[in-house]
Amino acid sequence: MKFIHTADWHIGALRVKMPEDYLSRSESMIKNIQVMVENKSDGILVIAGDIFHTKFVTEHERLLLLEYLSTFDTLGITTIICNGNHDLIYPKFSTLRWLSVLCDKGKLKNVKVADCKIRKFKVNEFTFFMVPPRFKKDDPRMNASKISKQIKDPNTIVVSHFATQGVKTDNGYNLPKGSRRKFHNALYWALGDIHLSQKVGKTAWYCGSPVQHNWGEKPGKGVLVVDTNRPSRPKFVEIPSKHLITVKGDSKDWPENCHIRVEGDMANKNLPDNVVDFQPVIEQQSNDDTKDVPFINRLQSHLNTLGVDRKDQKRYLKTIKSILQS
Ligand SMILES: [Mn+2]
Repeated sequence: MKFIHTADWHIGALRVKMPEDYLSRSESMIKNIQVMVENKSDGILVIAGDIFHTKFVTEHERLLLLEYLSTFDTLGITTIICNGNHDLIYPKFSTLRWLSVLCDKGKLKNVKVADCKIRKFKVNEFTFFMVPPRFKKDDPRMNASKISKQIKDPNTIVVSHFATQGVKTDNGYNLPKGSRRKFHNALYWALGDIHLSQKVGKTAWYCGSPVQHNWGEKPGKGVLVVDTNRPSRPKFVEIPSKHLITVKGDSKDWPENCHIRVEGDMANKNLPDNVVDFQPVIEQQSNDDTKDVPFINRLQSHLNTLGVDRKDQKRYLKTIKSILQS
């Protein structure tokens, strides 16, 4: 059986920076994924969380998802979804609840949603073991070893959404290694949360986000085509999209057919229409000054320079602070 493993759609990302374009960007992402499902799989789509970007989903964003999922349903495509941390509104309640109600009442027969609950869905001879995150990040379920212990059937495909030890992000940040990861017993682990596609166990993969959602993410995003006959070697396929590119303010060369973030002072400049964001340059501290600036502040300014999201910055700093205090 062949299926498409995707996650981290983040419908609604870039709503503020590209109000005119963000929704058509999401739509073209979903259309391109549909092409992959139809051409490269047996009509099975697995989405491992973070469908929406914020808790405040707009009517248009919700409608976009509903329109495509109902089309998939009519076409006989099986869509299997679990929520991610971005979908959570408060404990045991997510922005996908309306969808899970529709599906549980049998309105979309080919769409299966695990919303804030561990669930099992059978497709052919395979069991999709859905483990959505709960509200707390330190949820004991969010642990490969614990999930592994619950798996009895070797034809199990785990679908879950969490960051595992030692994983790499697009910004070049590595999560602490810790003890060895234990992705055992399942045929395949379809993971979401980390936006950079990578292997984390013999048959455990992050597919990454299908398109860039901010300028900290590198171009070259896509989905994984998983064949249950060779689960250790899923095939990465790129999804075409307009790239998000950072250009220095003093540049003479302005790339086209992309969305540009300009770095530096842009006063009195004639900018092309595809410039949608600005990033001020953070002044470099001289070496002597740096000594007096606490490590944690320097780290934050460094993460800023790398273009790391504010939310991610907070997460990383929290981790580092707790390591320094332990
Ligand atoms: Mn995500």
